[in-house]
Amino acid sequence: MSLSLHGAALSTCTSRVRVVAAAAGADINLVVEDFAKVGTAEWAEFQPFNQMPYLVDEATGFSVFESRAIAKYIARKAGSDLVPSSDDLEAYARFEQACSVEQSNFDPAASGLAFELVFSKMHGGETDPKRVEVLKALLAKRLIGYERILAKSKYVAGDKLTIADLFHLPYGRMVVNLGVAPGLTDGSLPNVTRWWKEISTLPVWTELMA
Ligand SMILES: N[C@@H](CCC(=O)N[C@@H](CS)C(=O)NCC(=O)O)C(=O)O
Repeated sequence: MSLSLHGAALSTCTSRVRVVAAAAGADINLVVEDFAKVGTAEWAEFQPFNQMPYLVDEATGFSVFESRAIAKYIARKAGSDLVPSSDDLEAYARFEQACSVEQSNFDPAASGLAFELVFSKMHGGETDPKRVEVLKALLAKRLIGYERILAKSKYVAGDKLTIADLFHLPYGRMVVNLGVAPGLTDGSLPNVTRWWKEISTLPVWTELMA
C-alpha cells in the first residue's frame, strides 16, 4: 500500500491514525509536516479546515481528511477485522455507535482539557482554571456512561476490539498524564479502568509512544 499520511509525530490526531494503521497491519508513510504549513492555500486543498492530518493514497491520488475517516479507510483497505463488516448490520451499528460515542462524549471533554492545560500555553494563551473544572466534571460524568457500556461488553463496540477503542488513545493518554481523568485508572469505575489498562498497554500503542 502506498499511503502517505501528512501530519506530525506530536499531533494527537495523527497518532490516532498511526495506531490504527499499526493495529491493522497497514504500512503507511508518515510525511512529517511543519505546523507552519497548516493554513497555507496548498494545505487547504487537502484539509479545508487548516488542520492535520490528511491522507493521500498514492496508488489512486485519492485524498481524505479527518483522522477517524482516514483510519477507517486504512483499516478497510488493509482488510482488517478491527472494523466489522457492513454485512453484519448489528455489529456495524454497534461500531458506528461506539465511534459516535468517542467523538461526541469523550473527545470534547478530553481534547478540551488538553487544549486548556497544554496547547493554549503553546500558542501563547493561558489556562482558564474555571473551564478546566467544568471539563473535568464533564469527563467524569461521561466516563460513567462508559462504565455502563463496559459493564456489559469487553470493548466499546462489543466483545471484540475495534478501531473505536483505539480512537480514545491519544487524548486518553494526555488526560491520564495530566491527572485529570482519575476514572480511567483509579478503579472507581472498574470496567473503565479494566478497559483503559488493556487498550493503553497494547504493544502497537506503547511502541508508537516509546
Ligand atoms: N477533527 C479533526 C481535528 C484535526 C485537528 O484538530 N488537528 C490538530 C492537530 S492534532 C491541528 O491541526 N491543529 C491546528 C489547528 O487547529 O490550528 C481530525 O480528527 O482530523
